[in-house]
Amino acid sequence: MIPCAKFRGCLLAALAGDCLGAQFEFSPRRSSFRTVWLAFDANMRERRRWPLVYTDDTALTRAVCESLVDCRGRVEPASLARSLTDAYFKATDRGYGAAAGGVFEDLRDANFADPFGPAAALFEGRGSYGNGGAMRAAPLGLIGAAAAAAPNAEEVHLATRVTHSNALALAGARLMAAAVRLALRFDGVDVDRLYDSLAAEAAAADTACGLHEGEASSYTSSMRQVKEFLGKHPASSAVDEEARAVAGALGTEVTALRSVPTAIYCALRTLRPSHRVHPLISEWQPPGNQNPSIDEALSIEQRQQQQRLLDCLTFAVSLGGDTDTIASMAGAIVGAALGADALPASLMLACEASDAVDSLATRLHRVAYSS
Ligand code: F2R
Ligand code: MG
Ligand code: MG
Ligand code: MG
Repeated sequence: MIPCAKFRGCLLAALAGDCLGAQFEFSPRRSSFRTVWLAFDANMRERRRWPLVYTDDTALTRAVCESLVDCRGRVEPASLARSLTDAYFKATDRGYGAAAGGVFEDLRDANFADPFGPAAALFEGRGSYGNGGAMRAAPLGLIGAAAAAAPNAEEVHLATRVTHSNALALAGARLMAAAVRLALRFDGVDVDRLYDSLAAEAAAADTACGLHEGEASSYTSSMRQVKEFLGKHPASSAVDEEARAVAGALGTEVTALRSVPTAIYCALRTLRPSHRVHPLISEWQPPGNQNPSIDEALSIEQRQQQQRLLDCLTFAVSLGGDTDTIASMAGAIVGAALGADALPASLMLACEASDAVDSLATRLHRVAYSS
């Protein structure tokens, strides 16, 4: 059985990436690693900035979890459509993509009679290739890891098609769910093996969605670029050059193709045993004055895991562009691998609704292993 702490780590790190990254989403200029880190450090120290609000990424991830829990771990499109739509109308100002609101209005107006219809009609019938399906796919990877209740790739497609019918969005969500599922079983050492499994998932997703390997617009070719970057091991002092090169090659856009492989790179880079966290973070002391009983009583291993996660989120946000979504997806993967111990208490105190997300993760875990 996958420990509940890994489900919690995944969803809490996704929340943290969203809340931290939202402050930088589509800033006119990319921020350096140092600038991003200083902002995060202040976020964790200064109560007056709390809570960091979450955006559509978390609102819809919570909605996917709720629907999975209600449907005993299965994807039921009408239930999911209702859950996503309810989340949208609860707070329409959480930074949704331009096409999303219209889909939710149409779903509600038709009383969820055709859960796929409104999304299929978008963009003159081509459907959205935005990353809105991938950004909420982590719970599908979690439930998929539990053998008894595993939704197959078809079910990830069903869950995505409620808002995104384009092949690029479907394949991206499928790859993101697979990344979480595989990260849950990561042995802490063999990142090459994790990469190979992900490259195979990318190839399968491309084939299933009719994307062709030789073309630039395929996850297979993006994953090949991920491998090239993983082979480079630049020094910490060159982190901003690394970020610029990764952002340029893999992308930081609102499209699934130009964000999911980017998030995967951010996660795998951090999970390499040889990875050295940036000195700014390895020298960091968690703020002790807010909750000393929790943050100061850490083992060395916990401290290192927290530094790893913070290093990942800081790097992801320093890429610029769609920072909330890329950091949230990268966080979900690393959090699934490391578990809830990787989340500093001061960060959880700073993020909106961390208690609610935590208990939802526990409920999802219960459902995943209850049949
Ligand atoms: N929307 C945001 N942030 C504001 C981004 C503004 C920025 N200036 C920019 O757009 O570059 N964040 C949230 O949205 C993302 C998830 O988006 P989702 O749910 O996929 O939305 P949507 O509207 O379906 O797709 C996003 C945009 O992609 C373009 N697009 C998609 N499919 C297209 C197609 N077939 N043809 C042409 N264009 C297509 C459109 O511009 C869509 O609006 C996350 O970042 C989340 O945080
Ligand atoms: Mg967002
Ligand atoms: Mg519309
Ligand atoms: Mg975003």
